[in-house]
Amino acid sequence: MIFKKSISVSPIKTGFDPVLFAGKLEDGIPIIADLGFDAIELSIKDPNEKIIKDTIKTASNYGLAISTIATGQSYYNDHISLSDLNEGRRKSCISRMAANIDLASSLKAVIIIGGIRGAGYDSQKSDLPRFMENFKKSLNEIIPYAEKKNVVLLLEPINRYETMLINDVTQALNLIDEIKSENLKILLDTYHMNIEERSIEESFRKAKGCIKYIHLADSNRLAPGWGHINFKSIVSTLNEIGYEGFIGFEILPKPSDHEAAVQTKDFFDLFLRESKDH
Ligand code: LER
Ligand code: MN
Repeated sequence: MIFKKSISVSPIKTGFDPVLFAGKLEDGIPIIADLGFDAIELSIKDPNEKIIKDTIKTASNYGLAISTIATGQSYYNDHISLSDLNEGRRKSCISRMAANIDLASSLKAVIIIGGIRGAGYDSQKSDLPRFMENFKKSLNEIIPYAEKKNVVLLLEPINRYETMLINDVTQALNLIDEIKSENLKILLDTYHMNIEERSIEESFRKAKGCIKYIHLADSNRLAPGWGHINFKSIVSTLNEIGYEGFIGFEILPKPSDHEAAVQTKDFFDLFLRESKDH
């Protein structure tokens, strides 16, 4: 099996925690390239900011592709979301997504619909149906543009402590079924799955064919190997379902950005050795 490896980073400091080298990516890119990663996942706020162009150029100088555009900072930093009940903020989030699609199209990257959908509640928790309705409305507004630009959007189930909108694989697959677009697929993140799924392996099997990207992180969101998820079993499930493509590592910068990146690389080498033995 051929996996390419990517790691989540942010050019700017952000309230979104599991990214490496946030605000110091110029220092991080050479380290990531040196460790043998193929690509970076760019966690961004506004794709039109100059720092994004500069980062992409530096990454390319070091031979790193951009595998993925992660969009949650629009919500975590700028407080606009795809489910926003305020029409002005929802529309400005749609415009942000259109710009993300333009960027992803030029980079041949995929786009994550994770935190950008919002938490699904504000002061009261009773408005979930309205947030969900708005989220679906927004998806239906952006998907035709993604289709036109040939960009794949990835719906990521996120654990209940971060959002009330789509927590598990079954909910995500149902929504994907309902929307019916070849450009809407699923991203599975082992950190969220560890909280929400009855069995991580069974859920990978259930989503087989629809999975276009994977986030690996351990149970505590540290680099794989520093928590208690059974990655050996996950590797053999990925082999079994024939997953090919990127493995992205979305981990906390702990104990430091550098140590987390090195642990990820050491883990991945083991991961590849194990998958060759199977
Ligand atoms: C993003 O990939 C993610 O995993 C979420 O925790 C973001 O809200
Ligand atoms: Mn994730």
